[in-house]
Formats: sequence, structure tokens, C-alpha cells
Amino acid sequence: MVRTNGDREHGGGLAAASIGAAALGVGELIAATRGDSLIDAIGRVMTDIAPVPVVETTVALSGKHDKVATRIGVGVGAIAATVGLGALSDRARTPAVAAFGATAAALGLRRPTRSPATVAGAAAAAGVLGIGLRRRPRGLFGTLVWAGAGAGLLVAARALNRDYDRRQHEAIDRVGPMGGISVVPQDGLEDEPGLSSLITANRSFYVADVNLSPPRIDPARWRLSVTGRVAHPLRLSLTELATDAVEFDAVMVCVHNRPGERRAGNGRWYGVPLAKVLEHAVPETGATRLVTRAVDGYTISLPVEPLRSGEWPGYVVIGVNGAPLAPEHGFPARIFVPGLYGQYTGAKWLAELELTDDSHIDYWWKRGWPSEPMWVTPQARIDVTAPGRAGAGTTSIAGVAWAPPHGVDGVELRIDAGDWRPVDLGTETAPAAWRRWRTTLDLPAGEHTLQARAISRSGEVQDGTARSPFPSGPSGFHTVTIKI
Ligand SMILES: Nc1nc2c(c(=O)[nH]1)N[C@H]1C(S)=C(S)[C@@H](COP(=O)(O)O)O[C@H]1N2
Ligand SMILES: [Mo]
Repeated sequence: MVRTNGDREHGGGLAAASIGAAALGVGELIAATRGDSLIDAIGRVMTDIAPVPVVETTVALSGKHDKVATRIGVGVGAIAATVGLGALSDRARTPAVAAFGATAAALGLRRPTRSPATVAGAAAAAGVLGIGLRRRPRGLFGTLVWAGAGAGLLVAARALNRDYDRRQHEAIDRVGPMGGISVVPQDGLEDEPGLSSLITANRSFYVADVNLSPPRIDPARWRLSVTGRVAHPLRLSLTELATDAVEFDAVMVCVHNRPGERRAGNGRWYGVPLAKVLEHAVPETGATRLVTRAVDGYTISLPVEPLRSGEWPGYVVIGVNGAPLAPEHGFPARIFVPGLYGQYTGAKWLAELELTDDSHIDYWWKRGWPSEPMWVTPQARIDVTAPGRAGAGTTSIAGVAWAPPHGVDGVELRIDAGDWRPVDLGTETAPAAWRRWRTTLDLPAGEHTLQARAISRSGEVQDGTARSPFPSGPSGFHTVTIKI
């Protein structure tokens, strides 16, 4: 590495960083003219290539904010890379900047994030980098100008993308209601403050996927293709699907949901039974796998037979809680097989159902996750530990539990590793849905450890061995310490 500018001032790194910010801003603004994002495209590639331990650590550490964390990581990483480029000699830098731009453009050409605007943005960003690093701003003022320009461009890009989001929301609103949630289900535990609601509001529903921003889809032009080894290929519009849709209650659970976490939500869904779709399409012999493919090519596949026979009641979901799906939850359609973890249950932003043989390989299988569909295990969560209404010294304990598809048969609580004692259950709305529970305790003063466990109607008792989600799903008890 040859440094030509021997007199490089102290703030050389900062100056280069400010150029990096400006280049990123230019790239991001050009991508945003079509509602795309260079940062999100790079973030998706990082997610696709990140080693499993990196993905697992990011998910474990970032909770609900893994997307924000990834975005910030990409932005900071890009600026740090610029500092590295800035330290090269002019001669060494030109090919490095070109390689940088080509890599970014290649990212924009990949299927998941393919977009001409992103490619143009990447090229422009590389241009700004090349020119900016050659002419290096002088002094603090120059650095501030570049950094300010970068920040301004990033804000402008964000505003443009928000406008695209707004238009997507308007298009979704025009779709109108999906299902009739007019009758709000009740389970008798409505008067428990702090307890999760029986039906999770759409805005509170956890979001988990490999994209940094949801694909935007025009509902008027969207069609679900049913293709591959079928006698009757289909192309179904949202309106056509809606004519065969039914409502069902079910909990959706992410395989990353450790005991006590909130990567689970209970919805009143609206969807077309997959058995019905398959009946129309008529799978040919040898069609053993149903590949659910999202608009970006992401796939989750399922065995055809249990879906066709109805043994596994899967659905093409087009609505939840009376409304179309939200953009981040897969608008306009997703596949959901109640009882399977989210990672195995089917793709959001559904584009195609392809019937094929067992040679298909899914996104997550390549990353070391098992290829057999994984079933949600019974889990109980403690939501409430509060002074009880039954009088001084009493404590109200309440929460939710699930064991889809069989249903929750019982929830038990133990105090300070004592005996398991049953609690009161709310009415079950459906076996695949979550079930609320509560009890009142009379505890002596001091510190106490509470643990809850769920028991499935199939006889399975929640496993208390603490285990990380990868690769067989999490286990353990939700444990809460309270002071009386
Ligand atoms: N297209 C697509 N579908 C997907 C995923 C994804 O990354 N891409 N993630 C799956 C996972 S891991 C889960 S837990 C659920 C989450 O659905 P939600 O975000 O609506 O809660 O979607 C599933 N469907
Ligand atoms: Mo997930």
C-alpha cells in the first residue's frame, strides 16, 4: 500500500468517511426514485451469505429490531469500507472503486433484489467515491459539506421510499375488507390488565423474514400461479381467491421464539384451503412437493400428500383480522399451515405454487436447518405478575400458551421449583389458536421464581431443557422472578 499524499491531514479517515456518506446518499436516492434501496439490497445479500452463527446471534441480540440493526450495519460497513479505500494510493484505488461499484451493481441484479434503479444507484455511488476520494475535501469545512450532503440525500431517499409505501398502503386499503372480524372473539379473561389480547392486533404482530423492506405488489396485476406437475395450471386473482376463502383462528410462531419472547401472534385468518386449490389444479403422479415461492424467489416447500388429503389444513391466506395482509406480513397472499413454525409454514408475498418432485432444495436447508417440516412445541408465556384483586398479599399471574394444531389441554405453574399446579384456562377459540390462562397466588414475602408450562391435547408436555433455536427449535420454561 503506497501513500502518495505524505501530508495527509489528521482527519483523513473522517474526510473519506464523509465521501462514503455522500456516495451512499447518491446511490440510495437514485434507487429510491423507483422505490428501491441500495442499502436494503446489500442487506439482503449479507443475510443470504452470512454464516448461520452470525444470523442466529443477530436474531438473538436484536429482538424485534433486526432490520434496523442490519440497515445500520450496512451503512456503517459501507462508510468504513470507504475509509479503507481512502487509505489506498490513487493508482490502487481506481480498480478498487470499480470493483466496489461492480459488486454493488451485481447485488442489484440478483433475483431477490433485482432492480435497474439499484444498479444505477450503485454505479453512481462508485463514481462519487472515485471522484471524491481523488479530490479529498480539505479541512473540517469540506468534510462537513460532504457529510451534510450525504445525510441530506439519505433523508430525501427515505422520504421518496415512504411515498412509495404510502401508495402501497392506499392500494391495500382499496382492496377492502377480507373476512368479517365483526364478532370479536372472547374467552372470559377480558378483564385481566396486561394480558396479551386474544387476537393479536396487526400492528403488534411480530415480523420475521430475510428482507429489509417488504416487496411492493400491485394487487390489480398480481396473480397466484399454480404450476409444475399439474393437469390444470391456474392463475388466480385476489378476487377469485376471496370467493373460496374461510376464516380460521391460529397462532403463528417463529422458530426463533425462545420461552417468554414475543415472536408469536394469534390471528383470525382468512384463506383458501390448499386442499381446494390442489383439487382444482390436479397434481400429477410424482408431484410430491409443493414449493411456495415468493416474488423474490425465496421458497419454503411442503409435502403435497398431507395438504391434499387435508390431514394438514394449509391455507392460501389473503387476510387477517378482517383486513388484507399488511405489506410486512406478505400482502397480497401467503401460505400458512397452522402448527408448523413460521420458517416452515410457507412463503409471504406469494407468487407461485409449484408442484414438483423431491429434488427441490429450500432456502433454509442450505443453511443447515432440517428439511423435514418442524412442528411448534407446546409453550407457555407469563405476561402478568401483579398485585392481585383477591386482597392484600395476593398476586395475579396470567399469560398465553399454545400447542398447535392439537390445542392446549392444560397450563401449569410452579413456584420456587415446587410442584406443578394447574391454572385456569380461558375458553378455547380453536385448537390451533393460543389460549389465555390465569391464576391468583398467595405468596409469602420475599423473592419467588415462577415457571409455566403448557400441555398439548396430544399429551406432549413442554420440555424444560433450555435449548437454542438452531437447529431443532427452542425449548425451556419461561422463568420470571418476582418480589413480594
Ligand atoms: N417470503 C418470505 N416468507 C417468509 C419468510 C421470509 O423470509 N420470506 N420468513 C418466514 C418466517 S421465518 C416466519 S417466522 C414467518 C413470519 O411471518 P410474519 O412476519 O408475518 O410474522 O414468515 C415466513 N415466511
Ligand atoms: Mo421465523
